Amino acid sequence: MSDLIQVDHDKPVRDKPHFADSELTEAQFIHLLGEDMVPIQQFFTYYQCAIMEIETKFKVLNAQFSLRGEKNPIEFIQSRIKSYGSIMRKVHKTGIPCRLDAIEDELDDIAGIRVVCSFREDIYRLADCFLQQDDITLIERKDYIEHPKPNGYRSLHLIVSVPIFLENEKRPVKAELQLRTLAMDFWASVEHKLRYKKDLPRKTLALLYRDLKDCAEESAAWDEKMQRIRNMLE
Ligand code: 0O2
Repeated sequence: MSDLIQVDHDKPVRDKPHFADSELTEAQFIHLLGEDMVPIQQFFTYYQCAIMEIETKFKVLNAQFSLRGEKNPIEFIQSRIKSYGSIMRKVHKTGIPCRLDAIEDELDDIAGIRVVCSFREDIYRLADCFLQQDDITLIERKDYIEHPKPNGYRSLHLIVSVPIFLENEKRPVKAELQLRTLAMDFWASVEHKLRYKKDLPRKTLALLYRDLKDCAEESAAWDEKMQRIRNMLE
C-alpha cells in the first residue's frame, strides 16, 4: 500500500469514538438528551465502527488498483464523528425530537468519511466499485461535481448504509461519504474558513465570495486539464 495514503484513523482502533472539535461536552450532551452515558457511548461507537468498515473498503480498493499497475487513486482519507454541538444545532434547526432514536433516524452525517483523489474520473470509478459491494445500500446520491452549488462547491456525496457486525447482531449504520479531488478539497477548506469570518464588512465578504467562485471555476478547469493529461499518459 502506498505511503501516500494519510488515513487520519490509521492509529490502532480506539476504545472511544473520535469527535470533531466540539463546544458542547459529552456531559452536556448526555444531560440535554436525558440519557445515561452507556447508550450514548454505544450509539457513537456504532458510527465509529461504520467509519472503520468504510475506510477499510476504500483502502482495499486503493490497494487493488495499485496491484493492476495503476497509481493509487486515493491521495488521503479523512473521517470524523459529528460533534455534539453540531448534532444539537441540527436537531434544533430541523425540529426533530431530541432523542437518540430520532437522531439516528433523521441525521445521515453523524459518521463522515472524505475520500480525496487526484483525478476526477477516479472519484466515479471508486464510487461505482464501492456501491457495487453487496453489503452497501445507497440511500442518496448528490453529485455536486456535475451540478455544483451556486457558490462553486464541488464534491460527490453519497449517503449509504453499511452493516457492522457486533457480538450477537448485524446492525445497519448510516454514513455520509464525500469524494472529491485535491483541488476541490483545497477550495472547500478555504471556503469553510470564510464561513467563520462573520465579522468582516459585508462588502468585503461579497468580494471574497466572488473571488472564491472564480477560484472554483478555475480549479474545475484545472481538474479537467489534469485529467486530459493523465488520459494521454496512460
Ligand atoms: P461539516 O462540519 O463538514 O459536517 P445537511 O447535511 O442536511 O445539513 P445538505 O445541504 O443537504 O445539508 O447537505 P449537503 O449539501 O450534502 O452538505 C453536507 C456537507 O457537505 C457539509 O456538512 C459540508 O461538509 C459539505 N458542504 C456542502 N456544501 C458546502 C459548501 O458550500 N462549502 C463547503 N466548504 N462545504 C460544503 P456540514 O454539516 O455543513 O459541515
